[in-house]
Amino acid sequence: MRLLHTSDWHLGRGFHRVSLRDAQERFLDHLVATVREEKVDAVLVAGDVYDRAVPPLSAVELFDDALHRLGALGVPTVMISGNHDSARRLGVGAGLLGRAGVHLRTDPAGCATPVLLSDEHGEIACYGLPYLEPSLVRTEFDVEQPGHAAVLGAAMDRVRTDLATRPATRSVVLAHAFVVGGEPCDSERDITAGGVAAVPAGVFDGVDYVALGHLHGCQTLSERVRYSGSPLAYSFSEADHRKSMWLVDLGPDGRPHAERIDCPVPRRLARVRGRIDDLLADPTLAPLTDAWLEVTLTDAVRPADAMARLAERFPHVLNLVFEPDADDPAGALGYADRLRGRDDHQITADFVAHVRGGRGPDEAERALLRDALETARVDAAAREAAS
Ligand SMILES: [Mn+2]
Repeated sequence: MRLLHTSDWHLGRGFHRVSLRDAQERFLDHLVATVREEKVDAVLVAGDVYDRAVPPLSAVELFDDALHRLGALGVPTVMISGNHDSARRLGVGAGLLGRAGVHLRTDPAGCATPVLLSDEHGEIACYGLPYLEPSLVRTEFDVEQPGHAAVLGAAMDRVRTDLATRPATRSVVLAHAFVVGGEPCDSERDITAGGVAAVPAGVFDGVDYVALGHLHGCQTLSERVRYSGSPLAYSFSEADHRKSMWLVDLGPDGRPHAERIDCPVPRRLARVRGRIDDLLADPTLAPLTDAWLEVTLTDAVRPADAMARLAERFPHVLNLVFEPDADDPAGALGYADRLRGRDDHQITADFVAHVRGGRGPDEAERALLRDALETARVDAAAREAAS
């Protein structure tokens, strides 16, 4: 059984001021061509199909096109919702689409109902676990403890119970989660719940292959637990990523053998750092005139018209960061620069320190801040789920 594992398409997402619509369309062309050329038996899409709950029309059109093309291939597809998707919206028409061979799994209650695939060695039960927001699905899974590990563990218990009723059946799970050992980057949305974002890989024990989504870098946690990563870079922190999909051959005994298939690169990413006059003059930077560029300027004083001047030499410069080589760099930094790379908890903790003359929050205050952030995040998710 040959599987093609991908995730985190984020249809509708741009890259700074550049639209990625054409790049996303080229990726879908590449996906369809790979299914044909590599004689793929099933496609697995592990969540974050869209970039946001209510995607722009151009993204909906791309998705519609993808559904038609996947359906026309005659190859079954199993697709789950991620934390960026609205499960309810993505799941519209799931029953009908299933008849066309595109199996959308967006309802937590259906996680132990597998899509059954088969080859000459027998059946493969393929379980799609949609992204499980702990506080919204605790009742469904009857768990008391907060956090991702408890709800994902309960969902996997159901999967193992179902699997136990299917002798000699190989198994695949799709999940959208932050698994311990995974390497995050800047373009994933934080899913910290109860102060913990990551779940141990052990929750997936007992299945032959786990197709993960959420982290945007392609990575191998073990032979049988992998992230495909996103097909395109969605932040400059991914400048060194090699974007790909996993082509997984599931053997007769359920042992997976995975091969990496690279995705098309619309334009390479690069990051440079230095004073503006040096960057504009440095001959070794000539190859970067073609790249999407992030420039970190170290001039002591913010240069006037920096973006326009840089764009004359580097037409694809997209992002400017100021990190002056000065005695008091913090004083010269802009608001966005000061927030860069820091999570909500760090930002609120620093705010407390700022307004109290340098005294940061103590343990109890930190817990309060965490609770408030968690409540805000869950409220937003609940409003989305109810709307
Ligand atoms: Mn994602």
